[in-house]
Amino acid sequence: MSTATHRPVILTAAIVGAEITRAQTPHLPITAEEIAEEADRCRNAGAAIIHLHVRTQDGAPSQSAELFIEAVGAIRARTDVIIQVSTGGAVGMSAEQRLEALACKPEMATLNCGTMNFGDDIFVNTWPMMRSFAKAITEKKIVPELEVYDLGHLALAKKLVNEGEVEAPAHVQFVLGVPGGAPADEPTLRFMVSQLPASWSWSVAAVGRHQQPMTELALAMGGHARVGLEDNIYLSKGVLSEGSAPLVERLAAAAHKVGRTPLEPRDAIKMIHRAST
Ligand code: KMH
Ligand code: ZN
Repeated sequence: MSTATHRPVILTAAIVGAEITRAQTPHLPITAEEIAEEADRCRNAGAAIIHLHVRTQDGAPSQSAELFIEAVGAIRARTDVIIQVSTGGAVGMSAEQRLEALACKPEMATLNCGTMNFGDDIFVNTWPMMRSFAKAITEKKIVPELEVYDLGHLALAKKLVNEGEVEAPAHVQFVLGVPGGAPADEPTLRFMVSQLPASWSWSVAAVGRHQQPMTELALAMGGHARVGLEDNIYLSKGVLSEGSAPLVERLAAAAHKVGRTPLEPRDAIKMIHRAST
């Protein structure tokens, strides 16, 4: 087995999200063509996975099957990146709406592991919803990524696997620093990782100014990492990132610095399947 720091790394680019607006940054992709172009730039910068949300023409978050099919078609026409659709959508959407994303036949989909405060809102992911999302994802042979925002969510993620709703070894995304979730700091991440079954793979996303230090910590700890405008729109204090690709490029450079090579999409999906390499 390779040492933690010499393991290859899976970089994910979260290029759209549901909350960021064009008023906050003009670099947010909205149309299928803009999304595909950004996915291609991120792939070339080192991302193996695109975490995908879609928007209506006016920029509103949507889980419409049609919009996902259109965006995925445009991405696949340009690049071979792994597509991971969001089943989280935006706060306030129904479970049925959120699951429409699966119609575009992605390789991966997120599975959010618990209800929480999400800023001023409530992000609803009850246990019955989690089970039905797990069923919908796995019966389509889509690989789930378990989104864990807090310690209690990790317990529910383990319960999904223990009860056979999700196959072991699972793949987790720790999403840190959401107001209402676990803080984005080193002791918190280290403790959460210590509670993971050894065979599972894990990645880190963190919001705002925490994105760079926490994803670089993940690289040093042997985990995988996600960056992109969904979580953070700045390259440095007050300087907007011109899309997600510059954030991916910087993360890929940081990975090389600690002896970790970003995986190609075809190798990343194999690694997630066997998780414990
Ligand atoms: N927009 C957040 C409420 C996911 O993609 O699965 C949920 C989210 C998680 O972005
Ligand atoms: Zn998302």
